[in-house]
Amino acid sequence: IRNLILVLGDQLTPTLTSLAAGDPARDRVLMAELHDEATYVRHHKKKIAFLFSAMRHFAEELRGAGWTVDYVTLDAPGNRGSFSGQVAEAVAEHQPERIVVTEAGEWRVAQMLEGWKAQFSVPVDILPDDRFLCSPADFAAWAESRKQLRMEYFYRDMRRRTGLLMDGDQPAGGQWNFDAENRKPADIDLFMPQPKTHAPDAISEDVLALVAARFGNHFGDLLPFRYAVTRADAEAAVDAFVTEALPNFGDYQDAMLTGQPFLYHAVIAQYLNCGLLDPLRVCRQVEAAFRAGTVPLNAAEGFIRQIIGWREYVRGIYWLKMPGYENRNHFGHTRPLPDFYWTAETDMACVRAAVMQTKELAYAHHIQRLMVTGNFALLAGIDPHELHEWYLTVYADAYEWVELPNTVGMSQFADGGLLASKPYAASGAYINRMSDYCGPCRYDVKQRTGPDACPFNALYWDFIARHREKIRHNPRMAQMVRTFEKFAPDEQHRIAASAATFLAGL
Ligand code: FAD
Ligand code: DLZ
Ligand code: SF4
Repeated sequence: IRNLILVLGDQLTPTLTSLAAGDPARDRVLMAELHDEATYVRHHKKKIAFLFSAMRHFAEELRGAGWTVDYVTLDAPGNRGSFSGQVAEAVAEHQPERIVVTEAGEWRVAQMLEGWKAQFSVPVDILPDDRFLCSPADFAAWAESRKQLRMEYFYRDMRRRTGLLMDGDQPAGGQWNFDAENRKPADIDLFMPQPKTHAPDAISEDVLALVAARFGNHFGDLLPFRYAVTRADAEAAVDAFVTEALPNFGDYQDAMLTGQPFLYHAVIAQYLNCGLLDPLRVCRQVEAAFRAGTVPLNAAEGFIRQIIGWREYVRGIYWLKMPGYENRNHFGHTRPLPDFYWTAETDMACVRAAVMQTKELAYAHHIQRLMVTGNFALLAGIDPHELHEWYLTVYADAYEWVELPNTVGMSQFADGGLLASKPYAASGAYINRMSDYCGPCRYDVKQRTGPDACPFNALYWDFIARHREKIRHNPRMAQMVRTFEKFAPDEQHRIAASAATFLAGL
């Protein structure tokens, strides 16, 4: 054969550069379910099942398009367990003229691919991944000219570059960002939309049995399994989102509600990140709904910003700062991750809800990740690297390039403010305003200290107190430091004592 084309698990895109450079008549595709990839962190069972099933369906799609695909299942005799092992075997067997692969999404794998250039006797072509708007080199050039990196300015460039929601050279509606309208708490609505679900087919049933047998001791519930695993079904999930939930996406983007894990979110990151969905196409569909008058501008803009703004921006930061970014720890936090991140056994109703649904669904929406589990970890001083491994493990959409900057940068401020302008630290009052968790909670959100007080309160002020020298110069935090310093010494002692007692019991 001519080219051996390796397709990685998050490259399930028919227009992938490695495939576009190939010829089904002369080249061979290799895909593999690998022990090393499923266990470098012990991924949630549902995440592994989702990806293996999506990979198997993609292999079928490629075969339908005329490709010869060597698909190595996890239980295939002789499965070598790693990308390198599997490629070495394929090279020995087929003696290709070249190995061709689209660049990897994460540093660890990218290093592996680079290493093959010396390891194998055939040339290795690593092609750019054009499924993103902004290449790592483009981002580096953008970043170089700035003293401070801020998503908002990057986002405006991406709007101009794509023409999304642009009227000529002006943003639609005369404003780039409508977030000020997007901070409403939600009420239970009997007609709350639910993401489209998909019953497992025979391929998924096989994968579910395999995952149950081989990864039964990993975190999370395997069943029920309702994710889409084909491009067509993932696109149907987007269609349903755009008609049913998107109109309210903006207004309730920051809301949290008991028993409503999805609210008005799209629940498509797992499809985007493995390549089943094309991000630009999804954004164009959302813009079309706005232009057709079925979706308000604050919703369409808010949604498109998440994808061409945040998603691209965090990837740019990842490649700009790796390696090393995974060990950033601005606040010097070292506390181990509490057990309740795995068991949900805590009296804090908000944390319990977020962890329970994470276990059941491999999903929590952004505000649960940022303002509940992330915020708690920040206030409690949890080791950011341990927390990073948790987020990478538990979510179906988690890949290091997107998870790490969100955790280390946005959520933990462990990069000292490279990615975000201020730490996302908040007391119980924020959670109370944006959710209905606090009413039935065993803790009292109105009390600052004492055994019945909401732990987020004393921990919040204790965080401000502990780190005041590091945050006092941040214009968005200075007010909080001054407020703390105006508390009577007694109150300051009660805060420290309450926080210490709670942390000692973790
Ligand atoms: P929606 O709320 O409906 O948003 C639409 C889409 O916008 C998402 O599908 C996603 O592709 C994109 N998006 C939204 N916010 C972000 C963001 N901050 N960064 C990148 N893309 C974004 N997202 C991941 O895709 N993978 C991760 O591993 C991941 N880890 C996170 C860890 C932490 C600590 C935090 C605070 C956020 C993380 N996010 C991650 C971002 C965000 O929470 C998820 O993208 C989102 O919850 C996915 O659900 P959804 O598809 O319903 O998104
Ligand atoms: C996340 C993951 C998992 C669980 N399993 C596989 C696998 O078996 N085979 C594979 O090709 N990729 C898998 N992946 C994705 C990779 O770990 C990695 O995230 C991507 O290749 C991006 O570098
Ligand atoms: Fe969470 Fe505090 Fe509200 Fe309980 S009272 S749900 S711990 S914010």
